[in-house]
Amino acid sequence: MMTLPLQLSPEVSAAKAAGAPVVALESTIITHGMPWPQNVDTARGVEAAVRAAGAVPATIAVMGGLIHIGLSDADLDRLGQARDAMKLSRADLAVCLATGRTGATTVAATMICADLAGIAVFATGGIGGVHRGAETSFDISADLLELARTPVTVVAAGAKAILDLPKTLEVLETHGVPVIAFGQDDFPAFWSRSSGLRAPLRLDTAEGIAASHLMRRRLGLAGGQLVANPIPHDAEISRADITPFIEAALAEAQAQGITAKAVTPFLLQRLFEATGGRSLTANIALVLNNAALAAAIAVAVAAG
Ligand code: PSU
Ligand code: MN
Repeated sequence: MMTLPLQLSPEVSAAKAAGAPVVALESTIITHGMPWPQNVDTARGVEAAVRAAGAVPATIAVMGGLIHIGLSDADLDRLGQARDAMKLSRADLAVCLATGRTGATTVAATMICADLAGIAVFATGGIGGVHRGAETSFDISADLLELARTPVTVVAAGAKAILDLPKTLEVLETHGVPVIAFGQDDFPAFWSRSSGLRAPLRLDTAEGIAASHLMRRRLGLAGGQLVANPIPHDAEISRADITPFIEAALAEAQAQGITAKAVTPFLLQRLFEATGGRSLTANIALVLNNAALAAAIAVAVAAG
């Protein structure tokens, strides 16, 4: 039998052996989603939030021909300052591994790696989705299709508000992905608690989300769940406040001809500059909040 190119950290390996709860964490948010040094500080804070809620964090990245499940402090530092890290989705994972390059995993690639390592729950900031203008650009994130095929529960603050959220929800529905708002009826919009759209499903407890994860497993259903966890009240940027900045950033992206993988990192960086750092402060708060909920779900999945 071929062995998988997986390198579990000692902590993750021990947790797996004991059947203890583990939460997967992505690394594109580190390399392409936030500036240094806030990216590394946030990654450490997210790991601490997972531990505080009773689970073991497993930050995932590709280095030296191996998928690392759980990074050392030195690896995290190096990744946080790397300028040449690939942004890995499903399409890129094997090339990165086979060539020995360094790569950061998006939601899609992190789901694949988590599943290979037997990790059921994953926390991020916001998933990729259908971009505005997708009717001409065809830019639809591979994150949506991964949610349709890989059985990992993903906790995010909805999809990023730079996207076309109604179309994103439609694609998720078409592909049979449960979109579960946590503790409210509305689908959250990353920096804001509400998108003005109702989420298809709502659950109010981590145990309920774990039970539906386990029920999908019993049914043999392919694909994961998207848990849409609203940003905490005190960290929220209202939709009215963030909308003009989003419009301006989108116009700049178009004027500069930014396409494909570069779009999301460009927009996040422009928003960071235009809001004087407020968008990043909110992003950090929502990721920490998602990490805590994901850990509670992982604890309940491990108990079930
Ligand atoms: N959440 C954040 N910041 C990010 C991301 C998520 O708070 O940068 C990343 C994830 O890795 C997600 C990616 O998969 O953004 C979406 O990229 P794209 O739109 O190119 O599919
Ligand atoms: Mn895209």
